[in-house]
Amino acid sequence: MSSPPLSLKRSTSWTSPQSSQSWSPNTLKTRLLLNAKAIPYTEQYVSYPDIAPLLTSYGVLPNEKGYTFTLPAIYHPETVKDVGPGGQIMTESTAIAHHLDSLYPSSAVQAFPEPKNESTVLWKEAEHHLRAIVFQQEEGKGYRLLMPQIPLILDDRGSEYFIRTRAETHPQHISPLQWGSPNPENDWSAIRPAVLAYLKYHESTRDAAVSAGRGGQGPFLWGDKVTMGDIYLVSVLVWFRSAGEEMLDRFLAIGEKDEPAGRKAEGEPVWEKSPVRAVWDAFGEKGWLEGVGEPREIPLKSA
Ligand SMILES: N[C@@H](CCC(=O)N[C@@H](CS)C(=O)NCC(=O)O)C(=O)O
Repeated sequence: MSSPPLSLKRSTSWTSPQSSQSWSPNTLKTRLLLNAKAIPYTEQYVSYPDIAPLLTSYGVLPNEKGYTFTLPAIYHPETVKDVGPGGQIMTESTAIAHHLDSLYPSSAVQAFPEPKNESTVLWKEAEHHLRAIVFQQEEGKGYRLLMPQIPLILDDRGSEYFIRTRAETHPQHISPLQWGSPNPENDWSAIRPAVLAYLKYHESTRDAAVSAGRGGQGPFLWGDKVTMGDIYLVSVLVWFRSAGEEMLDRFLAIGEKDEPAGRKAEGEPVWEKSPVRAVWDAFGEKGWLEGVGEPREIPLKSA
């Protein structure tokens, strides 16, 4: 391969430390997968208002749903010429994950391992559970804790864009800076049932996969085999960390035996160690959390 894949990521604040510059659960899916596969890559931070001009200059077509032009994107003309709309750039994190799996078939980590129909079902289930924690569209309440923090860690132009475009999507056009409840404890209580549901889902899926021989003993959804759902889980956890270390700590402690008193409700399941914390720790131990690409600048393509 003549050049490694380039993952284009949006810019974030110069005040953030390098390792947490990338906060978005979307772009992180690509970066974490590249790290887990140990694929060398370069990367570029792209501020929100620059995403559409950059992608359109390479002929990328608008998305049919969601935001019109989005990251992550990989620039790799050698391999996306027949699959990317402009022939040089591929967008959409799931498509990118499939593409990276097929480019590196012997990599120990496959986002969608065989049998692919089952790993695809697993991904859909995990995505659904995780979105139910954080995304407003899925009745997840985590956005109230997370979204107000994001403009504070973006670069100035990105922050202005983010506040304006997210306020446009709000029924009362309220700035995301004000999406949190006056008492954040209410938002933590609101996400708790969905987090506990995820913990139970993760644990039972993992145990069933290990019993069925899908993977060996391990913390991931398929035991010792990392898949796209684990990548997304950790992307969401990095999002919490970007909003504040204490937010991540509090999230990881949900359901644990030593969780501070007053947060648990009567009759809730209790874990010695959260199944989510076990995944977070495993990513950390493998060195996948902090890996970043070599900086590289892909200019706007001139007509
Ligand atoms: N389903 C898409 C979602 C991508 C997405 O929404 N990306 C956001 C970054 S968090 C984006 O680029 N937004 C551009 C905008 O808001 O204009 C994927 O996973 O690739």
